[in-house]
Amino acid sequence: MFKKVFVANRGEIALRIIRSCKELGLSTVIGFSEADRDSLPVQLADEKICIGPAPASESYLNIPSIVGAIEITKAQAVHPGYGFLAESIQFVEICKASGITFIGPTSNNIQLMGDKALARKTAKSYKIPVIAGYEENMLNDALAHARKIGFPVIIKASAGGGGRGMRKVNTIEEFVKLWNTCQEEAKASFGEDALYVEKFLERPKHIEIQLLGDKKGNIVVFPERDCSIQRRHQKLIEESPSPSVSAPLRKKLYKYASRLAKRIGYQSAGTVEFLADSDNNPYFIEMNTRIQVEHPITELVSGIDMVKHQILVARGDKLPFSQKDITIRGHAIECRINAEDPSRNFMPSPGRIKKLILPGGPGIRVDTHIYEGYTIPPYYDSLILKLIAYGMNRTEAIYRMQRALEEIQIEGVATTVPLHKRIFNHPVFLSGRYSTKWLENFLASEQEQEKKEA
Ligand code: MV4
Repeated sequence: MFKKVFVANRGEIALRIIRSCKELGLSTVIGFSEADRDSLPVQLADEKICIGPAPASESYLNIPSIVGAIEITKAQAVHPGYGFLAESIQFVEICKASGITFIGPTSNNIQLMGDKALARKTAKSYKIPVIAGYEENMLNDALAHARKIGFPVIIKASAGGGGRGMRKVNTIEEFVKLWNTCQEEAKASFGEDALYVEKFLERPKHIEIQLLGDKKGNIVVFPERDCSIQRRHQKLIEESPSPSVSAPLRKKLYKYASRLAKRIGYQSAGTVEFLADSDNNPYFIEMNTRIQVEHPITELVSGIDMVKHQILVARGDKLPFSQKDITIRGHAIECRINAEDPSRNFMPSPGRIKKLILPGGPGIRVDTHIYEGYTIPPYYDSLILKLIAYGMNRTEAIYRMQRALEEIQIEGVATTVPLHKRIFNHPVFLSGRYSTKWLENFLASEQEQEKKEA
């Protein structure tokens, strides 16, 4: 049984992990880069150890340095958070060989789901619906299948993520050229160039199901999140439950997500992603084998601490609740506040926080590592704060979020707060009838408006 947990991450998620460890009576060590010496998780962990210079490749991604730091500090387990080493098969295997408990899934779980073409094939073999497509990495056959399925299609990188190595193909003529583009992009981004093809869905909704699995084969699935409000594959707003998911659709999503997790013997926190077409038919697209940024909204609607139970199942505990204990209580929405300037094409805006007033009151949760006087380093992700509103229904959650967005004051750096305010005043967002296309269209129409006025 482990008593000391190494936190192999930074920012708000490092703090989030420390908080659950404290509640469980576990002591914490944080491995930090030279750029994060003054950060809040470094101040709040029981112990701290420097794992290298600012660039992530030399610190948060540096496996020998992190494993060395775990051994020096005698931590018995490691929580990877999200990003960095959270889905590194190599890191999981080195931890195992070194007798360190990895608080996450098995390397086999990651292998199976990390390859998106293989994940699709696997889901299909369990009779989980997938979009019409073709998984083999063979240009000629892929083109033949694309003709059969009908254009437009989408080419995706098997190792993909974040929209890289992915292209919509409108006509047969451009297929070969875009296949090569994707291949090059995939090779450069992931070191692997395997591709697969799907029919392109117009205006899909992005719906995901978070789940927890223990080492005894139990799987519990949670109310869905709608993550359709994205820009360039970066989520800006997530909500749970989804305004476009009916009870019968939810039942299907639960069934497919738990079937997939059970059949692959999934252990830990994970998320099964679906796209829903305009008729709200769900299709499996991929699985994330980690705790995600947006886990708090699921915590608020289910009343279950995801990080705490992720740690407990890693220790070997049986999940202390079952599917019948999971109900939807109320509605939660998260705004991701980034240190970016929406008026300058979302350029990162690192720097010193000169003033910080945090919102609070009924139904407001703030997950952040920033404080007044803190300097946001330029080396990492620009997420600085997650503003989460909870209410008995969607209307109340929205009112609370609008109030919290008025209360919050962050001075010294540009943030996405003004954009969130505009979204929370837009009739399409308020109606809940938005798809993955909506935000980009909204931003484009705002730009048009500005041009006209100039
Ligand atoms: C698609 C699609 C349309 N058709 N697949 C983007 C991220 C990756 N996880 C899956 N993505 C998409 N896959 C088919 N067959 C459109 C997208 C997509 C998207 C999906 C979810 C949220 C935002 C998106 C923005 C653009 C494209």
